[in-house]
Amino acid sequence: MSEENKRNVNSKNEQLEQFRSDDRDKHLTTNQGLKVSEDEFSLKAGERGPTLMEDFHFREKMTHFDHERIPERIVHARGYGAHGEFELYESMKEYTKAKFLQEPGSKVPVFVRMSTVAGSKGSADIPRDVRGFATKFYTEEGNFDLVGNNMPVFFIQDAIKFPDFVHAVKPEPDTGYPQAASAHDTFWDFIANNQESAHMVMWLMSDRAIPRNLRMMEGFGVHTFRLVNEEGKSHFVKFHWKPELGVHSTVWDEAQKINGKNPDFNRQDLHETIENGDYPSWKLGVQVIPEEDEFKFDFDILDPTKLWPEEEVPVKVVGRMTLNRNVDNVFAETEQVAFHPGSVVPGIDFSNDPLLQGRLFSYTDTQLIRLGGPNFHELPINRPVSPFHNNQRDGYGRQTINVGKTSYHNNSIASNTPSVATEAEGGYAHYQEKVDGRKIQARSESFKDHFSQATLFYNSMTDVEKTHIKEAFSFELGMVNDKSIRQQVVNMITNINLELSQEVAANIGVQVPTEGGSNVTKSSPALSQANTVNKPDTMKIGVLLDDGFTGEAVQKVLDGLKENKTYPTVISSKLGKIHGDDGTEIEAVGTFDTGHPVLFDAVYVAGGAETDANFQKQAGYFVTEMFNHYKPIGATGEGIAILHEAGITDVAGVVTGEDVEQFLSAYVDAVSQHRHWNRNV
Ligand code: HDE
Repeated sequence: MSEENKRNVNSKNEQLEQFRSDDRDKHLTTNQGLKVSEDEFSLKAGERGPTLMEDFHFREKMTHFDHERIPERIVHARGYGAHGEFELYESMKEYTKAKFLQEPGSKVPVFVRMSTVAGSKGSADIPRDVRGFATKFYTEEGNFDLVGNNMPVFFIQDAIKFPDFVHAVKPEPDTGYPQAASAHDTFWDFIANNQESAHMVMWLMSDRAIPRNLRMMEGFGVHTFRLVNEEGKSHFVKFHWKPELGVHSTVWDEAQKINGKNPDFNRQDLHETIENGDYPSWKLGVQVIPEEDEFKFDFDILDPTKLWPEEEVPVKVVGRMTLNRNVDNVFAETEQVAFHPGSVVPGIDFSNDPLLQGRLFSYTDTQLIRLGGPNFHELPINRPVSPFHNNQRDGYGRQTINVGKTSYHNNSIASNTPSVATEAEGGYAHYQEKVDGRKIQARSESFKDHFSQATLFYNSMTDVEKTHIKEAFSFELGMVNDKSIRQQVVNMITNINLELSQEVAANIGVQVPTEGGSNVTKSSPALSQANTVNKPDTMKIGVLLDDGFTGEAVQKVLDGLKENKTYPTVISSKLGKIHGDDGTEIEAVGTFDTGHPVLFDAVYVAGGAETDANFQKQAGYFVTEMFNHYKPIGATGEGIAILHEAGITDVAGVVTGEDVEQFLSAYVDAVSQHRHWNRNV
């Protein structure tokens, strides 16, 4: 890595360091720096008398508190962020002149915020929803923001419809509910009456909408962007983040329970894995289409309701992102970070996707109200690592003390500086696309096929994934009161797949369609989660343990699980030491009260010879839940009887045995598979 690059990677951390304040071991002061001598009692006229206005410390403290909140994001209000770095593997010189994409091995700092879309800031982590996946690259040429989602397409084709869409999914205005849910009348009314949403709705009804955690989601830039190289040649591009631990999801019953048992499940998971040094990581992939191939596809590449099937346009992996540092302060960093799809660097440009074009307006506008003025780029988290110089001045919260007389261009006093840079000097030059058209308000004919890719997506699912989609439609529409809306949606999905609409219709009490359907037979295997990466790393394992357990064997299993990078957590009826048959002591850090089965990816039942009826009953419930959610189950010693008592025998993903080595190897294998769908429940 070059010295300059090293400086660049470090400089974001160094920059943030200047703003960090450690208040420990310091005297309490006012914001004017005055030491405070009393912080328990306000100044009063006599011990029982009225509080006096002149207590400036009281007034300052209370005033600041009264103004602590800022408006939450209108969408993506609930999110969680972390710092990290992006390393380039393969030079993208052929396609772009962006400096951070030139030299393999070069690194830039990043900040990532992941979010749900519909819910308020305090809502739960796993509603059925799209996830935001926004990345800020602090490059030497300025910030590049890749503000994406965990699904590759979107609900609408033109930004002018975004307020309508968001109004429809948010809590209904007359009742103020439901919170963070699409299972209600206005959302589905919007869908049925805006059929361009068909493809996205299939993603929303799929397992992608209930991810197991934020580390196991894909990310997509969604829109078609442009890459421009040194010679000025342009290619169309789509960006992908591929999680190195694979794409994994919850099941709906489990997701709903997690939201109650631990509404912070996803954010806590991200925080803890980073603290443990198990840094979440993604490969950056690009799909590239030369400009001259723009019209070679059976969809319009500018249409954000369409993906580019990976089998037709392969994803080329060019780099890797690792999240390796938690924030110091959630408000200062995660809440105040301001992303903007218009933050680009030379070599990255926009396409005419009408959704992207509208976003280019919206993001600055939203920051103005949310962050209270035009100076949000000066907040530590938003500051680029390349310094800014321009003639913008003043405004709320201005921090820069601009020196000198001039704040205008052209000038002679400052020799006409700050001066513009030529392209050779790194100045951004917009791609000179030739545009020639009438001013019209219309949808292009090439944007009008709303169903082919929705069917492509459905065709690409395994039977299990299809079942989940049917169940999701049945649940969501089952929550819709207006029967006409339910019927309209069924009629709409008939265009995607007849059998799907028939099954859903039968479940939700509307007329079952008898004709229609799609003749699209194409599928794209890359869209199925069944084809993802499976690893045991960071899988959370609930270990059910009671007094009298077989000491040596259980200890060996626990050691083996840790060696395989899983996270075993010992759970029992009460906290504290559990005693093995040979004097081994193992600490229970969770109880059946605090450690609900939905919070774990797998269970290992060790039991114990001295176990009582209460433990048996609780453990029985635990393993049954795990079984019903298709999770890996293992048992040794007395634990095997607990499984049998619960009616769980040797079906897929259930591993029992007395030989520790054999058990461990088979169990870790089962754990790394995540879910075992072929169980008859
Ligand atoms: Fe956004 N979106 N969006 N969006 N979006 C916002 O900006 C908007 C869209 C996305 O963690 C807002 O700072 C419009 C697509 C993410 O801080 C706002 C349209 C995609 C985040 C806004 C879209 C996104 C936002 C609200 C239709 C995936 C959270 C708060 C044209 C490619 C960023 C804010 C964070 C946030 C507008 C559609 C991703 C209002 C007008 C498509 C990840 O400006």
